[in-house]
Amino acid sequence: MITVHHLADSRSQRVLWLVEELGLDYELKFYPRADGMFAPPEYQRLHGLGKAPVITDDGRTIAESGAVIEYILEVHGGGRLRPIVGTDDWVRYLQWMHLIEGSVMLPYILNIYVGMLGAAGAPLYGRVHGEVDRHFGFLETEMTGRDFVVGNDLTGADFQLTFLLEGASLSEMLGNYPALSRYLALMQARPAYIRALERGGSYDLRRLMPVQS
Ligand SMILES: N[C@@H](CCC(=O)N[C@@H](CS)C(=O)NCC(=O)O)C(=O)O
Repeated sequence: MITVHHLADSRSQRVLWLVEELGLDYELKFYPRADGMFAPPEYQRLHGLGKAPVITDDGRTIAESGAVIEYILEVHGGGRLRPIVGTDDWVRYLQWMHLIEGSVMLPYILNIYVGMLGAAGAPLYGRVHGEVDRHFGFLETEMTGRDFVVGNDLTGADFQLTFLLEGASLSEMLGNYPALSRYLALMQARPAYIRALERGGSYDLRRLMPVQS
């Protein structure tokens, strides 16, 4: 059986939501943040990266959101929540499974950290804001008129995008992106998403937002 090692207020919420969507039996282990920020030592001992999400299953330990989602869908998904390999939908799915953490997270996080520097960060604002606009503009264009990242059904890629948008929404970065805001509301209204919130307890990314100087 899968054990979801759930770090409070973290990306492991993606995995909780996924196992709820699939209706899998799973064990949940909850870990509060240490010092309100970092994974506690017992979480860091699970995997060398020391980052959430981590699952264990059948003697294996798997980390990294995209890999965890792919593993669960491959081993426990029974063909659900992903397109058929070789189709155009699958090509889009592959890209979106990777581009959220691989491309969009960097300018998103940099923007938050550069903002913490106040005036000292000013030399970087142009570049960082330009990259944020470029990446979020791409997401907005692609998601306009869509209820799901791929085709007409939920796939693993929706779990990747939703977490990013939750953070961006709390950072008040979605004001100019109506398609992304609409999509986020659709995902957050899903019964399995709500069950995952109930099961996981606290999920408030605001606790991790740095104070702007
Ligand atoms: N790209 C990684 C990022 C992992 C990551 O940064 N996780 C955060 C939680 S959202 C974490 O573990 N933070 C606690 C720490 O750094 O100690 C993934 O998607 O799995």
